[in-house]
Amino acid sequence: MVIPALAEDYNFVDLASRLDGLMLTGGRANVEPHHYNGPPFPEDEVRDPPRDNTVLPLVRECVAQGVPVFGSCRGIQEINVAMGGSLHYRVHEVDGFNDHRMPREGDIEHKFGERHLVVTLEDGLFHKLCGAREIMVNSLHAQAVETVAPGFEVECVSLDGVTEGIRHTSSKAFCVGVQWHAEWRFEENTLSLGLWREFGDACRERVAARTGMKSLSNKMDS
Ligand SMILES: [Mn+2]
Repeated sequence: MVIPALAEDYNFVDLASRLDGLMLTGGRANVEPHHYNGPPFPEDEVRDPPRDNTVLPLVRECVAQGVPVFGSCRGIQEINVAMGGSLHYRVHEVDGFNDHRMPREGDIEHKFGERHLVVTLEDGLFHKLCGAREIMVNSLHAQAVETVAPGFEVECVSLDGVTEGIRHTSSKAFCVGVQWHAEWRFEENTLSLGLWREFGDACRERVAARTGMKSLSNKMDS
């Protein structure tokens, strides 16, 4: 189901208890800095307080209840902030980092095309899933993880040192964020495809735990 951004109307404990997985998509608006004690945005920054106020408590509640969480682009930023980390406002304005933003010109294939390499943590989950220490990803963003939330491990970084993938290692449930658009052409990227499979397996395990429908917990072949 699609969860509308209606923050104040939700009982997050009840909502999370009905979910078997939570996928956080990208989005134009940036996570507001008061959620991580960052410097205020300029007046003209695009923001979405209802989404912030829906997603941040929902992520915390899903993690607490063992509901698998997978975030792409803005999703990694939401996971990181929800769990106590902070963000760079514009990574291209920070010394030593490249410009990771989407190109303004061209069609969607060009805009969402693979942009830069990431280096995976040796023997980490991402390394295991793609079988490589370096892989290209379609990473398009201005905000980025600054301080990684407690309990998370950095699974991959760009060559200029931006955190591009994080995984919650302090709980059993799957909770992963990636800075790129893992939903775009995922079948052509071994890492994105592997992460979707892991997320799917985790969701089926959650179904089994929540309902006792054990047949759904069997891992799929593809
Ligand atoms: Mn990037």
